[in-house]
Amino acid sequence: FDDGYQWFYEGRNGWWQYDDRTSNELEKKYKNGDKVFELLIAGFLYVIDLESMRQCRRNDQTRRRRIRRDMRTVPDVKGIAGLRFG
Ligand code: V3L
Repeated sequence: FDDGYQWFYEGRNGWWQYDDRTSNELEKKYKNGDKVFELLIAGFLYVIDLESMRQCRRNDQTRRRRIRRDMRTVPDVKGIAGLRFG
């Protein structure tokens, strides 16, 4: 699963990398052509929509973030799953 791509979710002024397990799951679904599905992330169920490229809390539509698939090395990444780099 290391073809140079990673998955990111939106933070306040930059992007967070998904944890490895979730990132692998996203990549698998993406390659399988899945569009909308649910994932358990950090104890919460999120709906992932790969057409609009968003994640959203299943029980709270207001908790919505953009997501992105990009090369591993992008400049505006803050850290992984809430853990800051540096
Ligand atoms: N993976 C891990 N934690 C997540 C994810 C995810 N895919 N989605 C949401 N959370 P919400 P700044 C983020 C966390 O969307 O300063 C960052 O990881 C989310 O964490 O309402 O704004 C940082 O830890 C938030 O704490 O469901 O860039 C933190 O925000 C919580 O779930 C601050 O980042 C609620 O998010």
